[in-house]
Formats: sequence, structure tokens, C-alpha cells
Amino acid sequence: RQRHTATAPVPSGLDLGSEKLRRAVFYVPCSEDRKIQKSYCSAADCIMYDLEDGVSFNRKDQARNLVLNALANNPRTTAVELGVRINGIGSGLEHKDLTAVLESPRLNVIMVPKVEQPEDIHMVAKMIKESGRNIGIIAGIETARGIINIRDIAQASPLIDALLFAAEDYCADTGIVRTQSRKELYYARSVVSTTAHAFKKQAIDMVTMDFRSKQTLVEESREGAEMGFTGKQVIHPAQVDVVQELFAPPREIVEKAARIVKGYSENYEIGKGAFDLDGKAIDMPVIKWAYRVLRRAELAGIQVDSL
Ligand code: 1VU
Repeated sequence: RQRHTATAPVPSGLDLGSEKLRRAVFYVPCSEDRKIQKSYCSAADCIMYDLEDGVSFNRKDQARNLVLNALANNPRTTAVELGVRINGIGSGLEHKDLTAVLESPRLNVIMVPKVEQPEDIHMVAKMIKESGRNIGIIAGIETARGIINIRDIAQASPLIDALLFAAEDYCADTGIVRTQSRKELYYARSVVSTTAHAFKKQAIDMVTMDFRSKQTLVEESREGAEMGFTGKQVIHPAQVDVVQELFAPPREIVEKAARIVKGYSENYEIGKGAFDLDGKAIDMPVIKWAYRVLRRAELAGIQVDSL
């Protein structure tokens, strides 16, 4: 893989080390052995074994047993992140879920659903710390209360590495009626994306529930990426590749970013901070954006040949 060879220093204040590949977060209901088997060949960046809403209430104990096998038997070792969505805080199941899944050496991340206040995270973070393990937390923002408390939730623990928005639960909580335009969700989605970036977390967008429609998936994925989300939840194997492609920077954007970084390097040599590229002014914010695009492209395995 070629890397850029700019002699100019990477612009200050740019934390590219926190960038991480987590484009598709793929829910696998842990009460269904066939789906667990299917997850073993998934190329999703993050497989999220589900103990919560994908599992009916009378299968919770069975799912808790199956999740340990699923984690142990998933044959992909380093290339995939393995997570578990536990039942919500206050459900009466969360403690049992956590105690069970923290036994697994394969667990990388825990998703806490329907987080409404920082205290919901504190108990999970405490149990992770006591286990002595290096496990991240994804905080699910799924209610109006979660939205208004999101700033405190994001700071509840350094273990939180992503905020996630769930549209269906948000509508269930508020009575909002979904429309094809998705305009009724823009505010909440923007709050989640903006807050995540403010605290250097990832932002994971809603599920496309119309899972047989590729067109809807493409539209929603493009829109989510444009709104600053770094990834998206998926519920069906056919959604994974589409989402992973659309949450990696497109080739033309990568090429443009590469030319900007190259131009930055050349102009740095002659002492120019701003320069003209194809009639567009390029200055420091654009250069920082270009570095971020190249880092994401590198993580997604996209070759940058023009450098
Ligand atoms: O070809 P096979 O029969 O071996 O496999 C089927 C099917 O079992 C498998 N598959 C999955 N495998 C793993 N994880 C999945 N999530 C998953 N979904 C399907 O793929 C093969 C083809 O499936 P299909 O096209 O025949 O689809 P089904 O009718 O079997 O399943 C459709 C649903 C929507 C029921 C299924 O995809 C599913 O259960 N998805 C997960 C739903 C879920 O987890 N919901 C909660 C999370 S979302 C949320 O909380 C926010 C609203």
C-alpha cells in the first residue's frame, strides 16, 4: 500500500489515531443458531451478537448461553470486532448479561441500549474495569431523554468509543411518525453525530428496516455518511457490503484528498499556506479534511495510487 510522502508536517490538532474502521454494525439475534452460524462468514467490521430486541423475552436465558459459543466459535480473529448488545439498564437482565459475556476473551465491545443518563453507563464501565479487560462501550441513544442528556452520556466513561442512534425506538418513545423523507429524524440524528464528533467518538446511524430494498439502503447510507456518521447498523447479511462501501470514502473523494495533500506539501516548501487547486481555494481546514479522508481510505484498504 502506498502512503503519501508529504514533507510538510501533519497539521496540528488533527487526531487521526482515533479513527477506526466500524462501518457496518451487524446485529445477529442470539436465539437463532442458524443466524449465528451465518455470522461466522460475515465480512462486517463489527458483528453485534444481540441479547436485546432481536431476542424474544422467553428466549433470553437460551440466548445468553448461545452468545458465549458464538463468541468462542467465530473463526475470524483480528479482522472483525465482536460485540454483544446487552439488555437495557433497568430491564433486570443487564447484570446477568454482563456477568456472562465478560467471561469471553473474544469480546471487544458492549453495546448498551436505550441509555438515558450517565448512570446507565457507570455500572457497565465499573463491571468492565473489575474484569480487567480492554472492552469498549457503544452507547445507544434511542429516546428523547437520551437526546437531551447526550452531552453528559458521552462523557460518562472513557470506555465509550461510539454513540449510536436508533430510529425505531426513538419513534416508539416520542410517537413520531416515520416519513420517506426522514425529515422528522434530522434533528436527533444531527445531535448524535455532532455530539459524537465533539467528544472524539464514532457516530453510528440507524437501521434501514426496509431490508429488501437496496435503493432505500443506498439512499439512507449516503445521507448518513453525509451527516457525519462513521457507520450504520444493519440487520440482514445483504446489507453489509452496501453499507461498508458507502461508509468508506468514494474513490473520487480519495483522489481529490490525495491531490490536496500533495499540493499542501509542494506549497509548504515555498512557504504558502493557501493555494489554488482547480480554481478552488485550499487552506488549512480543507487540508485537515483531506488528511482525514486519506486515513479513512487507508483503514478501508483503498489504494491511493496518485501519490
Ligand atoms: O440462507 P440461510 O437460511 O442459512 O440464512 C438466511 C438467514 O438465516 C440469514 N440471516 C441472518 N444471519 C445472521 N444475522 C442476521 N441478522 C440475519 N438475517 C438473515 O440470511 C439468510 C437469508 O435470510 P432471509 O433473506 O431469508 O431473511 P429472514 O426472513 O431469515 O430474516 C429476515 C429478518 C429481518 C427477520 C432477519 O434478517 C433478522 O432477524 N434480522 C435481525 C433483526 C434484529 O436483530 N433486530 C434487532 C436489531 S435492530 C434494532 O434494534 C433497531 C431497530
